[in-house]
Amino acid sequence: MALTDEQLVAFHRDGFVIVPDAYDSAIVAAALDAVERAAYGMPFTDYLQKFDAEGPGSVTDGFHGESEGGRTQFPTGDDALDALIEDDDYLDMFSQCLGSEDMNYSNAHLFIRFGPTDKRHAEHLWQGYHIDHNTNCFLPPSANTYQYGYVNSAVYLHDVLPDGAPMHVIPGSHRTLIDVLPELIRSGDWSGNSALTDLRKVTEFQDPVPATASAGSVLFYNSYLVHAAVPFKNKRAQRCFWTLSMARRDNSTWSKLANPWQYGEREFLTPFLEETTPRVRTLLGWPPLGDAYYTEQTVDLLASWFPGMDLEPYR
Ligand SMILES: O=C(O)CCC(=O)C(=O)O
Ligand SMILES: [Fe+2]
Repeated sequence: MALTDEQLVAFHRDGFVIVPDAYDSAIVAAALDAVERAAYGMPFTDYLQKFDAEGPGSVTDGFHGESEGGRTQFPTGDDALDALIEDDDYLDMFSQCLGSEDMNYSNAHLFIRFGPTDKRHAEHLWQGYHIDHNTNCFLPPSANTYQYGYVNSAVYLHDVLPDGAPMHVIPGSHRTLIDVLPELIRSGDWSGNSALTDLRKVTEFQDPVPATASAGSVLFYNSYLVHAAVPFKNKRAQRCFWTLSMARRDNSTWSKLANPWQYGEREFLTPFLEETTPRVRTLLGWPPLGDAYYTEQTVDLLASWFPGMDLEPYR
């Protein structure tokens, strides 16, 4: 499965595209179970009951890092989640969006919002619009959205309906932003290098649209795309995404998040590296298959560094 020409045109024009049925339903259902285990330490429906019975103080107010039942940063250690990055069709679509086969991992994590207690949104609908670019990059936006922007994506692990806090995105804002930024900065309406104080001030932008989609869909969006979180209208809903950000390798010195290399993170990355595919190892920075690094000597050494790794492809 690849993006059609129309989908790719839409991605460049709008700064985002939603691809339905990118993952099959059994894979997505298993991933959702795994997210719920990591986030709540139990199924969502049980966590709702706990909330009903014991009140807001009985549930967590954030799902970052270590959550109630597991780890929400990639790699989580749960194959039902970590294997989503190994899907070749998904990676092919990702590289179409980046305009390069040569991609570099920036960050991946579980994005979980629990409707009953969720506060991850601004007070008013004209507030909270921002770009995610600075999460993985220190550079301000460039007119060259391909080369210097990067791509974020979210795998929808259940249907996200209009009342289920769909992310709101502004079509085309990844291209328009650079023209309106100087004035926004001058007037004090751009804060922290990434957020608009008041959407109503930017008459050049189109109206925001909700990124609703069914389970198994994938959203790809440019890192310069202006978007915001909105509140749940249905407070009995949750919203669970598996997310991944990647940059073109020829821009990866300035677009990256190096957390998997930090000590403390390595204990999670090492077993994942051991089991994943050569393609994914290369996303994580390893020399590609066929690289001159892989000699009999180094492959033998890899065998002792990573005893469980299938090294045949490198020989
Ligand atoms: O939750 C959402 O819909 C968007 C959240 C968001 O934009 C962010 O955390 O950067
Ligand atoms: Fe964001």
